[in-house]
Amino acid sequence: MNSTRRFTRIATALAGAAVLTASLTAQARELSVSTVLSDAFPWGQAAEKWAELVEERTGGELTLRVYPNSQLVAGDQTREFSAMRSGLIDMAVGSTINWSPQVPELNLFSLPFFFPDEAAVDAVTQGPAGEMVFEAIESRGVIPLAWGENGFRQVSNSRGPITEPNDLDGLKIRVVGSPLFQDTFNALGADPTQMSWTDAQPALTTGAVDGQENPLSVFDVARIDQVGQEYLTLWNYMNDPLIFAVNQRVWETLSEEEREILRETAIEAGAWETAMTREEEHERLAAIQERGVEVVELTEEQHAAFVEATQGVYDKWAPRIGQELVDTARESIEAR
Ligand code: X2X
Repeated sequence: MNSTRRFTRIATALAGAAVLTASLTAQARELSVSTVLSDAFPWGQAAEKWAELVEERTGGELTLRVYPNSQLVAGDQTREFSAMRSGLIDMAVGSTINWSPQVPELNLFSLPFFFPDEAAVDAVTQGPAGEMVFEAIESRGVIPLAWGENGFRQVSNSRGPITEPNDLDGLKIRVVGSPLFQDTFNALGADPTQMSWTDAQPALTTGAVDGQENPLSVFDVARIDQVGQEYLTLWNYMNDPLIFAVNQRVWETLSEEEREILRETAIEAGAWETAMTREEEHERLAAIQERGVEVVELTEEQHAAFVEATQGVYDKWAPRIGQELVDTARESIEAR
């Protein structure tokens, strides 16, 4: 064999190997999905459901590998969106709260007492305001696909029942990522302190903070009552939707068919998880009460006092969120 022929053979073999490797990679592509909560919670189950459906419909060509507990951002959930935008994370099922430092429009969902009920949440996420929010996310390099739900957030503490703003006076409350929460709890006379979920649990255990706010599912699954949170007030002051999303460059490498599968499965997983979260609220509340937590349900009058005390937050935050978005959302809520 002369050297040219040998070279051609080797080259052909190498090219064949490269094609094979490429097709194997294409066949078994794995994408990372970040979540804050694990599959012990509906949130983590939403991501697992998504992964399951994608595996099924792509015949295993696309694998979503879920990384819970904010581990891809070393516990700092407010960095999840940036990490997804930069490509460090391929995808996420994330909270509007945690992404709001990078996407100010998402503060819409944190406006105190803006969403009176579940129908109001649906009217916004499934309507024109939801589209505006998705455009805002997309303009920042991330492709949003579907909505899920962490749930209406309720406040708990270790000191005593909260029935009026005065009861929050001086209470040290752990809050999440966005500065809007500082403003809401300051307006109520509390002493808010911002920290990640990872840091919140030890802070509650040691009594470094007196209280926290989270949906019933989180309170129940994480057994927040067992770290001294004996008083829980149902005030539905905000709802925290979840968003299924993909890094834009990753999205561009996918085929039309893969994109369609990712989108339709995200919508299905989100609808499934939202329905489950809502259905389970009653049993969760009963379980929490059975464990000895004193639950306060506000009268209309008591509720109104909290609404009034937090009105100033709107004046400051509506322009940052975008007045048009706030107005569009309000119209959808009124028309629900
Ligand atoms: O940190 C929280 O409170 C949690 C788990 O609810 C969110 O990630 C928004």
